[in-house]
Amino acid sequence: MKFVYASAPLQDAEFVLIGVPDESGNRSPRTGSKRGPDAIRKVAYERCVFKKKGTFSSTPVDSGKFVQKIHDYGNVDKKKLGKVIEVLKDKIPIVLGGDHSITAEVIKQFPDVTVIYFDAHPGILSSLQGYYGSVLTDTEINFGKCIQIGVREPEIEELKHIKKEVLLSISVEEVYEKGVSAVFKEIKKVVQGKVYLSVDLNVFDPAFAPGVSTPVPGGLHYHQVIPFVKNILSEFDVVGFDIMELSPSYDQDQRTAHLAVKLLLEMIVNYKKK
Ligand SMILES: [Mn+2]
Repeated sequence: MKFVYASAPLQDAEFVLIGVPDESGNRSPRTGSKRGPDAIRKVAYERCVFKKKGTFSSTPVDSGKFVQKIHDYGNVDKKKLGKVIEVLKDKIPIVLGGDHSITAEVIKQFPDVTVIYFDAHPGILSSLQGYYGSVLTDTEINFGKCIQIGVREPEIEELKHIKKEVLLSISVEEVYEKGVSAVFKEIKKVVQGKVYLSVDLNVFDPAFAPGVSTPVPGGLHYHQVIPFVKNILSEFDVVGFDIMELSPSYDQDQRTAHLAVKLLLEMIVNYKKK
């Protein structure tokens, strides 16, 4: 099934949706993230059917406006992802995981970007490679160009990195205490040039997003993540974004998949070309 709003032919598309049904970097006993991309497409379809019946509409956009812009490339092999993104140079890739190690393959195609990274984990382990916890260390990215939001379960090795490097790591507590606007002002001071945005769904509290490989209690709320995402997409020159780690096996009433679709639509409609 294709993403229901993706009606644009490839050459006319501004956004290209790419599913990567791969969980080879997953080390959690909670598996199933390889089924994430198709679960997102299925729920997007169900939400659209609701809307057509006229009984419910939660999509805060004139869908007609962006229907023209999205192309669903389908699912691709993780090993081929870099090549696919390279070929789609003038498009905005939206990658759906799969486990978070897939993000490293995307970032490699955008070596000079600042990475804004929503995750319960820092993703900067260097003792392992090709792993969902070594996303940023698997790339050549300078830690000074990484901003992490929602981190609440770093490993000792990662804490050392955070202290040693100039990486801006924003905890959940900081978001709750200072509020999104104040934290976003701090982010703005750091960002230079183009931005890549990655969202691991485990940044949300497991109450809202139970269907992830590695849930961590004490996460962020919809009304914290979404305003951040809106600000990022409207203020910065975003070259691509992703939504990772949906594991339908652990979802409840498709709660996490609905959240992922809502997030995806908010990303698309709030993107502003620079
Ligand atoms: Mn992650």
